[in-house]
Amino acid sequence: MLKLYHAEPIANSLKSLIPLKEKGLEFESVYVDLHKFEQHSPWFVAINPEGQVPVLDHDGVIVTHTTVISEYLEDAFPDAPPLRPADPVGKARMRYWNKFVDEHVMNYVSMHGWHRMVSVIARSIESGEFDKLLERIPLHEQREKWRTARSGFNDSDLANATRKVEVAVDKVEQQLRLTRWLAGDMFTLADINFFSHCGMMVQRLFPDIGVETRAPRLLDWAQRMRERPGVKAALVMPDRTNPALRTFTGHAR
Ligand SMILES: N[C@@H](CCC(=O)N[C@@H](CS)C(=O)NCC(=O)O)C(=O)O
Repeated sequence: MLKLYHAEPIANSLKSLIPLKEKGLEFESVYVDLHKFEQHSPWFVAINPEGQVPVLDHDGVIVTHTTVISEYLEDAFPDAPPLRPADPVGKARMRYWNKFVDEHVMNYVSMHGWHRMVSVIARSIESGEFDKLLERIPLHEQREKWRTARSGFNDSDLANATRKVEVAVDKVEQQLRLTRWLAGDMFTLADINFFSHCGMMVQRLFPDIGVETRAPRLLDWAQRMRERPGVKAALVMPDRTNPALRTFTGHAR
């Protein structure tokens, strides 16, 4: 039996929900409420000591980290519709894009999301209570990110993050001039990765970079993504984000 512990259908949680839906795999959905810091609570840290979502549980085997989860599903369910090319070249291209998104896109988009959304949550907590919540965060980097969310990200880091997103948008646009999907003619885990972390919300989160004029192919690709039944099904998973904050993430369906 498959179980996915996840939050709202955006970023890392969406990145694991889409493959499950696209592959038509039955799974139990366990919602972890990030607004209530449930990811750092003892019951969840007992499942994932890093205190982050999503987490896949396959018959009691715990798999963490989205890119690993995605490839695990490809290997564990070879009869389900593939989201990874069968040939070595296709696989290498898909993995190249996954590595690019994981290393050069995810954290930079995330910084802006945290700056506009998580900061509001972090500042709404009384300082003594906030310090107690920080103590429970297992990963040093995440503890620092929460601390910074409360005090404020600095302008040069935010500007650098925007620059990284611009580079990524141009790079994806360039690729889509050559191929229909990021890794070639096949829709793959690489498309799911870029869509979940950037493609679905880039216009709303970064209105100043002018995606409409600089990346029309990216917009067409994002629309093709949204029309896929598996993507649609993932995007309508429960969203308990405060609607006032949701506007910032572009987390609209
Ligand atoms: N490298 C991890 C990153 C997971 C991650 O950053 N998850 C976020 C949600 S998008 C999270 O749990 N954030 C809450 C927190 O760290 O407190 C992966 O690919 O799964």
